[in-house]
Amino acid sequence: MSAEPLQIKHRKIIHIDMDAFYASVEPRDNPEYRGKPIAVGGAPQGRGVVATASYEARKFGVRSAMPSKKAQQLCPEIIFVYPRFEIYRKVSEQVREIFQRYTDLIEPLSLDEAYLDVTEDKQNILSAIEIAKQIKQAIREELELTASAGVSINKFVAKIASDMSKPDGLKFIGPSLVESFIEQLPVEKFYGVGKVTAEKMKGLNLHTGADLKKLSEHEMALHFGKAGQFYYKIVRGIDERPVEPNRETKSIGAEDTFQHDLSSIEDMHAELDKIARTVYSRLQKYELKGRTITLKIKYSDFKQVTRSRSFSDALNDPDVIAATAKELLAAVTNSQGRKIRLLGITVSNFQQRESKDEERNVAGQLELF
Ligand code: DCP
Ligand code: MG
Repeated sequence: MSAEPLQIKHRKIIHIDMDAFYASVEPRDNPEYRGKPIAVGGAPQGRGVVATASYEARKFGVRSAMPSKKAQQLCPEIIFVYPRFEIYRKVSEQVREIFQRYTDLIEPLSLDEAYLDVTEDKQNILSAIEIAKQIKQAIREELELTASAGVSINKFVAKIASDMSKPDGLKFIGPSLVESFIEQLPVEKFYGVGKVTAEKMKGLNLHTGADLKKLSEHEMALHFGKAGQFYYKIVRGIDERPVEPNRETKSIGAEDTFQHDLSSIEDMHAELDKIARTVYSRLQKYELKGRTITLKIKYSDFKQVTRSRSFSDALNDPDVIAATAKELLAAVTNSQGRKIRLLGITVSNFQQRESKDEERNVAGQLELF
């Protein structure tokens, strides 16, 4: 008698991300922008930054979070368009309504991207690829916009697949291909691995998922902390994070474990400046502003401390975030002379952004740039 092969029931996860979101809504509503290089964001006079750019502008190297001035240097004919958050929010809701035709297990990550769990779908279509196709078609026909989709058995692979399929693509990574897909993946494509970590990995001769797989769980944790433990599982195709419909972003942060422990205050300040800019860029993407800054310090002996400061108003300036983190660092008296292996900054206590007044505030902030 032969044993039945073990049947593993895989989840069906779709990640959907709108293409050049703000910069696609604008030409849709204003035909004069179509086919042109545009940047949505602050004006190039002063300190304006690009929220996003059309694909025509991206050919010149224009990118999100770039100073608008630089965007203009790269692409002199670029058109700057002032953002209309209210419209983007409405489109985001319309996209959500399309998702809801298929499942209620929807986890939005920002206005333009979400995970969907369609292991069971409302219409009993059963095929996640077919559902992704229908969603893309509905977005095109009903909203005149394009989105890219990644379909796989977990969040990590679905997200990377949608990114790789851009623009207007659909990429499916089936269960039997998940591990080899991750093995061939360059480390910089790993979600959550920023430039600094990627460089550190390369310094350790770790260039792909397959290279990471050679490290033990302990080694991964040693080099990359908590993220290392996460990637240890990821490279084995294991990502059990559920799609969480009611997940609310409570904090946004960034941290870095250094290749060599830091001992000079100048180096620590330089790192905090970098981390603050990363945090600020993430806050912008999620349209969030918070009142509380938390600094995390891990010393070379792995002892860890956190210190927080709250303000009466929400912060919206990377320099203030960095300055606060530096003050918190200075206030940790027992840090004198101790080497630091990790620094992190988190912003929390987000300001509600429901009301129209808030929206005007955001627009007002942009105007100041
Ligand atoms: N955004 C922002 N600031 C950033 C990044 C993004 O304001 N630093 C805004 C503008 C984008 C939207 O969030 O249109 C969605 O972000 P994405 O990263 O998904 O970028 P796009 O949708 O613009 O382009 P892509 O086609 O690469 O997804
Ligand atoms: Mg997008």
